[in-house]
Amino acid sequence: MSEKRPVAIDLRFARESVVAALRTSFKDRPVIDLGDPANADRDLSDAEFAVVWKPDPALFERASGLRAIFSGGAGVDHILSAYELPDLPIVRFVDRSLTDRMSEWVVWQCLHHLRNGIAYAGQQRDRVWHEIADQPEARDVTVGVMGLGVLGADSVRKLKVMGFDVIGWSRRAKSIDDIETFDAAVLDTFLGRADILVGLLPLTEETRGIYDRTLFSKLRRTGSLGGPIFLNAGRGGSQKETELIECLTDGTLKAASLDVFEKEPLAGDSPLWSMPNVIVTPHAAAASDVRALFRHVEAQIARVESGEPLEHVVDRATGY
Ligand code: NDP
Ligand code: OXD
Repeated sequence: MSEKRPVAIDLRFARESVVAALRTSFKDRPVIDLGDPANADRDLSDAEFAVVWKPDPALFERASGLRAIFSGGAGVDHILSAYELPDLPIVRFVDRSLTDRMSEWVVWQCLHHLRNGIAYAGQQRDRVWHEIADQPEARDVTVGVMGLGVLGADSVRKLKVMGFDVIGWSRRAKSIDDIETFDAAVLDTFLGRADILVGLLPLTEETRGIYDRTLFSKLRRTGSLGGPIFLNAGRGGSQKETELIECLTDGTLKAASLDVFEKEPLAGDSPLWSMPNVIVTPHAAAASDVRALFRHVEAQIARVESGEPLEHVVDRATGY
């Protein structure tokens, strides 16, 4: 039997995928799977690490001997906002496959809007054979990405490969090859250049509600797509949904692709479901793979055990 102290796991993933991934993970230490009802009242005082999505708030009282908390996702707002947290490192999930998937979603949606995807889907439904004139090229369109972290930095590079003119915005100044970047102080200049705005920000006190009418009305209106387009795959709490819907109705925005919402799942009666200029995906832009998550946690625990610092630790002051 291993001498090592347990990892407690409380995740949102489908049970079968957690159970399957646990068959081949954490071979050298005990695991307490809190999704298993048999562990509901298990003493957690011996747990050394926790891997959580939206855990039971009592978990951190029960697991009083933790050394670090691993987020089951790249975002950590769900952990930071909901609990009285112990003063422990919180580690974000950073993973190549998650990053690739997000960039795929961003490139997919930008191409969809560039190539009149919404209009052509409507024409196909109505059996209309009509080529839309004046198809702009990617180089004619400026995509502005808000958030140049792990996901934003990968997305801007891949958008650039597709030929888009790409600019980026982040809290602190950044240098990324071939990409013009803007820091927080020059948001309006950045917005005035963007034809497609891509939201890849974490949800923090500063970014809550940042995507509102005032912001949308600063986007470029004279670009080759015929009006500004908004994509959000960061967090829904960053968008003021009532104002977003109004802007999509009155033409302040031409269209949107939304993967995240103020409340998830998106309510059945939300107008966003049926707006002809809106594409909805169900927080699926970059689903986490539970096996990859466990590999990342194992690698970070191995670092701790060999005396190296944890990577991707959240800054509790900024909230991401
Ligand atoms: P990172 O922490 O690596 O990057 C965050 C970026 O946002 C940084 O560039 C940071 O600036 C910038 N930022 C944060 N606060 C501000 C601010 N107030 N003003 C300007 N810029 C700011 O995060 P990731 O790239 O890994 O992920 C981003 C978010 O994507 C996650 O927090 C999560 O909410 C969301 N996500 C969504 C998924 C989905 O399926 N829809 C899947 C995974 C993640 P700076 O560089 O200066 O620090
Ligand atoms: C997220 C994730 O943070 O799924 O949204 O990783």
